[in-house]
Amino acid sequence: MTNNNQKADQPLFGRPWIFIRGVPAMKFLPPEGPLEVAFAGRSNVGKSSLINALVGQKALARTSNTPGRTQELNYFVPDGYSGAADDMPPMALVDMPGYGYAQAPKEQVDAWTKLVFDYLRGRATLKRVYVLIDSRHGIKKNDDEVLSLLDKAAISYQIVLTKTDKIKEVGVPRLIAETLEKIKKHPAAFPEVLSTSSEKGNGLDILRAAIAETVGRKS
Ligand SMILES: Nc1nc2c(ncn2[C@@H]2O[C@H](COP(=O)(O)OP(=O)(O)OP(=O)(O)O)[C@@H](O)[C@H]2O)c(=O)[nH]1
Ligand SMILES: [Mg+2]
Repeated sequence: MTNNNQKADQPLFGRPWIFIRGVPAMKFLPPEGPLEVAFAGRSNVGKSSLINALVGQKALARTSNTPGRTQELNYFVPDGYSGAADDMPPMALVDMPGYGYAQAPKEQVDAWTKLVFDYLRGRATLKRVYVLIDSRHGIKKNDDEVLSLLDKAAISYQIVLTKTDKIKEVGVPRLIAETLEKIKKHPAAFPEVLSTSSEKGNGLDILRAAIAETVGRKS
């Protein structure tokens, strides 16, 4: 049996992760426990795909070509912890519903948006938010609203460009520079922009290391 010290030494990634809970509304949130790192972004930006790529499990989070796939706050943790007070997972990754999807029924969109905003504003154990931006589209108005909300809530966040395999490689540094310029006015934004492709694996090691560092672990 592994004791708790041995467990604390284990790397976060390269081991199985499991789904533990889907939260359709704030009142169903688990009691505050392990630190949470959340993935936010417009519908279809690639949040669930990025979580799968980070943990190396194709079908941990459900993905889809159709926007509006993820409809709850989905909690994932490394496997092998009982969840008892002395055997808590070191952290949870939280996959979020997307914002900005206009095609779904209005009540549904309103409910998702409210859940996303309420969670980002009011979760004490939320340690870091990765705000995903599609490389082809850049920061849109509703992304900017989310960034401002995170500034107000004083939650540290970092921009992650997604789907870089869909743009020309030479365009990536320029896009990073443009994005940095746009986030200058956001005080809580980490002054470094990451670029990733879940499809090709680009940028994943750096993101894994960043996540591990936020919770004081090895990646
Ligand atoms: N080419 C490419 N496609 C990607 C990449 N990441 C995600 N996709 C595709 O983009 C689509 C949306 O991916 P999801 O991961 O479901 O996006 P999401 O942000 O979780 O979407 P919602 O849950 O609906 O908000 C899927 O068809 C993915 O296969 C990537 O790095 N490269
Ligand atoms: Mg999703």
